[in-house]
Amino acid sequence: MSTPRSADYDAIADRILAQADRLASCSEGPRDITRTFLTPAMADAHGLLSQWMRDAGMTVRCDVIGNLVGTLPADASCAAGQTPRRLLLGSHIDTVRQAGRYDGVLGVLVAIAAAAQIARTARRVSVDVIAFCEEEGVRYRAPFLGSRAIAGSFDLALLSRADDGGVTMAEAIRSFGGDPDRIDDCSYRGETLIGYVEVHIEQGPILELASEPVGLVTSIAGQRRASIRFAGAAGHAGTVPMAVRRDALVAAAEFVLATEELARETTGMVATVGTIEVAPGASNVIPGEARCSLDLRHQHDEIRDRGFAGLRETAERIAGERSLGVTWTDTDRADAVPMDAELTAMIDAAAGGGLPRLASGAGHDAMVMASLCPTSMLFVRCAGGISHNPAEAVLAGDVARALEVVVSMLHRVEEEASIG
Ligand code: HGY
Ligand code: MN
Ligand code: MN
Repeated sequence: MSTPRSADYDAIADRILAQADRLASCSEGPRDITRTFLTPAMADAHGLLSQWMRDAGMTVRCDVIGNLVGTLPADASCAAGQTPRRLLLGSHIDTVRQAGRYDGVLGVLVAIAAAAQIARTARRVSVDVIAFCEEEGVRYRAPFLGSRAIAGSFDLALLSRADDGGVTMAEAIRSFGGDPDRIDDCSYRGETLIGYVEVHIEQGPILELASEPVGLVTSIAGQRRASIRFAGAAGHAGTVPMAVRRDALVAAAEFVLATEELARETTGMVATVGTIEVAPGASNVIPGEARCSLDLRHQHDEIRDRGFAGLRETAERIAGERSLGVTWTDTDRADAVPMDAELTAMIDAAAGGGLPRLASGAGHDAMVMASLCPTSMLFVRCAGGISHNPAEAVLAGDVARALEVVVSMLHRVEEEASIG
């Protein structure tokens, strides 16, 4: 490790881990961590984070879609006569179901702690820490809602989409205190932005295998998602002969296996059917309907798109062979995104140089933010590469190193602003 670390960072890292523990209790259920878009659990998390942002010297606001934003404004005397430029830091605070405690949250907490380190110094640059309200796509089957609103690329058609309880996105935003008619107000387009930097657990094993605490991301793999509904005929489990059944779940099962086979045969591809719902849903009723999700990823968009189109044909073939109906709905698409080389090199230099580089197979708000401004990511090693799992774990020493890198970067940004 190139730079000697101040003992303070170790103490702050311990505090960050304790804060992540407290945020873990902001959950939709008492037994696990599930915190989806605009739920009371998210409001609880806002309560804690707002306080921590204020303690760090920031002013705090919630934008009209539900992103929590802490701002450390540029020092007035330094900024006289010029529009202060802004640096964005952050990550997301929504989770998957039965999540770990660091995916997303760690990046927000490190950003707040880093901002606190420069809060009492004169600043030419404003720093915003954004806790994005929705990245995983759980509640409305559409990811990146918070960052898309900030980047000015939010799809307004989503506002009428309903969650499993029939609550539309527009209603959810209103009940949280936001305003679905003013989503454009969230956008940072037109601001003088230096860039966006996101700290995130790696969610994979590369850093651990290389015995490296942190690393810089080169690019983020693209992903496509779909919802597939097989429609057959419900019937009596005891009387309908096997030869004449139109069992929707068996068709879905065949589709799941075909998906696995395609991804196993295609180097670099990963494909997941993560949800399946069966109706009517009783042990003595032949499934009349099965709806499943598909998540397909590859570092190369072309290969991913070819696989996606092929699976659609496969779903149609399976349905045809079994005399079923099939409806395929594309639910999301995000192309592969390279990180900004210059910003990444600046972070590396600020860190003392030589940080390892790695690609991200997971999606991040950084994919969306890259369309708004130069964007870079710092990954933190996580135990066994485990994520989207309650067993997610990080070392306090690695968090301290990430904090140190971000604080060094903030100082470097200031130095460059005072020269430029
Ligand atoms: O699904 C993803 O890649 C991310 O964890 N949201
Ligand atoms: Mn995640
Ligand atoms: Mn994440």
